[in-house]
Formats: sequence, structure tokens, C-alpha cells
Amino acid sequence: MTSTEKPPVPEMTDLLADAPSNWGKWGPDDEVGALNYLTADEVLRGIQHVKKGEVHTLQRLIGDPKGDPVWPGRTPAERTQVLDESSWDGADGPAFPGGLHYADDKINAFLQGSTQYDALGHVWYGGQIWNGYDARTTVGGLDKASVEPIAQKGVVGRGILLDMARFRDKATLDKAETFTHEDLQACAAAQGVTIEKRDVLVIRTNFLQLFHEQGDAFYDGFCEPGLVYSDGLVRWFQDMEIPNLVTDTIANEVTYDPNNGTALPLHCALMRNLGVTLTEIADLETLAASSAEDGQYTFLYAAAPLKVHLGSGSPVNPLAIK
Ligand code: UVW
Repeated sequence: MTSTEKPPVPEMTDLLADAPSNWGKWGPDDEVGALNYLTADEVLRGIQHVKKGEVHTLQRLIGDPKGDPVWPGRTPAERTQVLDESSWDGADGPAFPGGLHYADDKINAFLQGSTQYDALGHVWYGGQIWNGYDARTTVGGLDKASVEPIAQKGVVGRGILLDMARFRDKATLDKAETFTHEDLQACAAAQGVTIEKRDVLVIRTNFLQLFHEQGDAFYDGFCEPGLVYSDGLVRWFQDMEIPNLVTDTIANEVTYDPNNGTALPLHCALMRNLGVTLTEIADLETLAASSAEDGQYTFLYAAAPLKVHLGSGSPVNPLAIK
């Protein structure tokens, strides 16, 4: 290799050979991983941060007239009108006694095509998914670690907003811009709060504003900003017992690791190995504006994805209640 040549991109099995793991921590049948940390005590801890009764809904609009940002290769949801008043213009509308008319519609959507929860079995390497289940259990649908158990449990605890864009004094973070767990702690300190054990981390980059500003050019050289892999960061997530990482980007972390070239290594290190649930494409704008105004960056976080049998993810409209 000459000095100008880049080193080869490592296999995830090599990069994460000595990475920390939570497999087996909650038994051989576990399918919700670090969400086990969200006990009744954590719900009550979260409730202590409800001060004003102010509710923020964190889902982005599905079918936004300005467009829906999606991971490359996915397509936005298509909503189709099935019935409306025009259905009764002729004799084709369904006939009900009393003259009832109604609207019906359906969507054809990627389950990861909007604000969403990833199932723990959504991403893997080396032939095994979360908790050591065989990756063949994903064939035809996730028999193990699907989104269904997450949806059954629900996700409720103390949320903390880490407004990285504001912390770096930017309207949006830049393409491929990175930050670490130390940066998250510094951001929290600047906001006058401390990240506590078992907090749901809610990180704002406002990067998807560029999707609306740039149109198709947004996908040129696609590389979102976000957390960057390090062994220290992964161990911090494990030690802090972080149950859920929520971001306003499409995939929660810097898309291509600038240090080793791998794609989405934190999906592997956090989701597959530690059982940290990932939530993506959240809309954090009203929450961030409110927090900047009143200085309250902690809240009750509550979310439940849809109960989709075998699903690798599900749309969700999380709530932050201050
Ligand atoms: C991939 O895992 C590819 O994407 P996401 O986590 O955004 O669903």
C-alpha cells in the first residue's frame, strides 16, 4: 500500500471483534434488548419532567407535499384514495341503508420510510442478529427480534434533547459532520443538563432541512452527519444503559465512517450487539424551539411503534411531553 492509498475497509466481524455485547443479558429469548432498562421506575422518572403539560409530536408528515426523505433505494409512501364522494357519482359506491358515504384510502409504504422504529433484527453482520439469533430467521420476515415485541412493550422514559445543531451554532449540521459521546455530554452541559443513565437520547441535527432546500441534489454524495463509531462510544452507551437513540436523520449515525469506511457501524455495534433501539427521521423542530426558549431539555418520552407481525420496523409518532 502506498501512502496515498486508502486502507481496505474492514469487515464488520473484524472491526467489532472485541466490541461489547449484551447478548444473553436478558435471557436467550429476549427481543427488546436495552428497552428492558425502561422499567416502571423509568416511567415515573420521566413523568417528573412533565412541568407544563406541553406536548410535542415528533413524527414527520407522511406524504408531505414538499417530499418525504428516505434512505437511498427506498421510496416514499404512496397513498391511494379508494373511496370518496366521487365514488357515489355513479352507481358504483357501496350501498348502506340510510345513505352512508365515507372516505377510504390505503398506503403502500416502506416500514422504514418515515419516522420509524427499527426492529432489533433489522440490521446484522456475520450471520447473527440481536441476541445471537441466526440471521436466517429474517428470511421472509423477522421471526426473531421483529418490531412486534417493541410495539407490545412501548417505550416510555426520560427523554433528553441534545440539540447538536444549536450547540455548534449552525442551522443544520453539514454532510458527513461527526460528533462523539463526549460532544453529546458537552452539548448537554451547555444546555444546563446532564445525560443520566437510562435516558432516551434525542439528537437534533436539522440535517433534513437540506432535503427540502436542495431537492434531488440532497442525495449527491449522500452521507448524513451523526455519531461516529469508536469503542469508547459503544462502551459509554453500554455503561449508560441507553435504551433508545432517536435522531432527526434518516439513519442515526454518520453514513460512512470517516475513520474506517464502513457503512453504519453503529447500527451493528449498538443495535445488533447492545440491543439499543434506533428511531429515525424524527421531527424535532418544535421541541427544539420550545427547549431553546424555556431552557427545559428533558421530558417524558413516550412512543409505541405499530404492531406489525414479522416487521423489521414501523412508522411511529413519538411524544415528548414537557
Ligand atoms: C438502514 O438500516 C439501511 O437504514 P435505517 O436504519 O435508516 O432503516
